[in-house]
Amino acid sequence: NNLPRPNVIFVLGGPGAGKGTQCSLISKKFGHVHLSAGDLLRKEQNTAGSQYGELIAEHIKNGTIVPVEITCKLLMNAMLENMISLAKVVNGTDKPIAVGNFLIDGFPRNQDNLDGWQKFVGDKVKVELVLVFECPEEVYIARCLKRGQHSGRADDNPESMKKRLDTHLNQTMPIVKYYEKLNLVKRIDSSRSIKEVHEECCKILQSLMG
Ligand code: UP5
Ligand code: MG
Repeated sequence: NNLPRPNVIFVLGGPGAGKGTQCSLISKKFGHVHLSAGDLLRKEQNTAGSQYGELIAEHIKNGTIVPVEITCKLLMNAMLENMISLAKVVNGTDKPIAVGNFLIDGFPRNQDNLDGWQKFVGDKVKVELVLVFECPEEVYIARCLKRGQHSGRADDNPESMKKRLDTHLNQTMPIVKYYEKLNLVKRIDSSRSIKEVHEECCKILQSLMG
């Protein structure tokens, strides 16, 4: 069929780079649907009876990456739910409408994620941009440890932080390089204030959306 494909913006960056903060501001201003892979995994982990609870908990604590079958399924379900609620509003049916602008926060983080995405989703959506938020390492650490005082997140502690940084550098940055070759990447210095970073995001999105 020739329905328009959903548009996807991947949002990457080290732990505490500000992905969630900036996605929520973008979503308010431009209407994108914000899906955080990490939030979806934490929610699945806390779902009673989930067969993946322990596996997810272990990966999050160790800063390693959950197998793509799990993450991709959660992301695809969330995208579909969204298209169905849109369909209900627009034409009163449950038949998904294949339009929408999605911000996918914190995915794809390694080669397994990228391969799985190509296999399960592939050309059904259009990846139009990859936003990459970057800070010096000490900023990542300071933000996450500060948040750790009240977040209750199992990975906002010094040991997990080291592993998250290592995974980011060795597994996620190669994915950024892959998308750079496709000319899809915009890198943003996110060590500045939330407002300054947001303003740069707005410029990028305005030029993308024309
Ligand atoms: N803050 C934000 N912006 C600021 C600014 N400009 N100035 C000062 N402070 C700023 O922000 C982090 C903290 O910094 C907050 O307190 C905020 O107020 C402040 P946030 O917006 O939450 O940053 P974010 O980049 O979203 O940080 P997050 O900790 O969520 O990043 P991670 O990438 O580490 O976490 P995520 O939830 O994406 O993943 C967690 C784990 O899940 C992974 O390590 C992995 O084990 C697993 N995972 C997978 O396996 N697969 C996936 O696809 C996704 C996750
Ligand atoms: Mg986040």
